[in-house]
Amino acid sequence: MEKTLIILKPDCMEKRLAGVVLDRFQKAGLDIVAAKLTRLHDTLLREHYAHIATRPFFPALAQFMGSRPVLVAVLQGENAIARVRELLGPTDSAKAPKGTIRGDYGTDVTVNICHASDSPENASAEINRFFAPNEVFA
Ligand code: IDP
Ligand code: MG
Repeated sequence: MEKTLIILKPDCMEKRLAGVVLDRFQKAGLDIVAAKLTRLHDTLLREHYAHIATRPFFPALAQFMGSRPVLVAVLQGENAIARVRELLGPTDSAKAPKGTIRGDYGTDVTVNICHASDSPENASAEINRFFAPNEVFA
């Protein structure tokens, strides 16, 4: 059993698609083992997006990600990290196939509905960034 962290981004929340997106994950057999609504501020975004914090698009990304409260959750299941990213589709919503979450609901390369961890190391770091151990019901 693997765990992964997802963030339902501001566009997902604004479009009231949280239920639809969580339903996709649940129908794929993944369990929600932690969840909360939170607003992402600069310090946390700089940490969460450290791998792209020096890229020219980072200020626009940080402004978007902090624009309204987001739903952060931990999903658990077999191969959860890869499965969730498969269900999401590629980063650029315009290139994501129909039938994937980003392909069906995303807007572009920045505004793309949902974050998901990309490796076991990052999943573990991201889960610890957002949740205390007693908030994860794994
Ligand atoms: P991922 O979300 O598919 O893992 P990352 O490369 O980790 O993609 O980038 C994190 C987030 O930064 C993306 O989901 C997207 O919102 C934004 N982003 C990534 N690349 C670009 C870009 O080239 N232009 C604008 N925004 C980008
Ligand atoms: Mg990523």
